[in-house]
Amino acid sequence: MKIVRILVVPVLLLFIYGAAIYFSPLPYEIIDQNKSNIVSVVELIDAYDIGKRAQAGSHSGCYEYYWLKDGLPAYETCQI
Ligand SMILES: [Ca+2]
Repeated sequence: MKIVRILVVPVLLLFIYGAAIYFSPLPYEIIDQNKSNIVSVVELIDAYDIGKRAQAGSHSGCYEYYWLKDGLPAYETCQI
């Protein structure tokens, strides 16, 4: 059953990769920054290199996620 042992690591990595995408606060289409439909390792690392700030004024109750690398807004979400 050597093949099973060989498959354990890639399957485990794939599972961790999928979980990291799933548990990111950003939606898939935002994580996939170049819209290639594939989340690269760099895109996945970027997905966790984000900050969260509350929106003021008419957008109160909303939060904005922004890229820490440049401070630009990435995604906005509002509590219902
Ligand atoms: Ca991509």
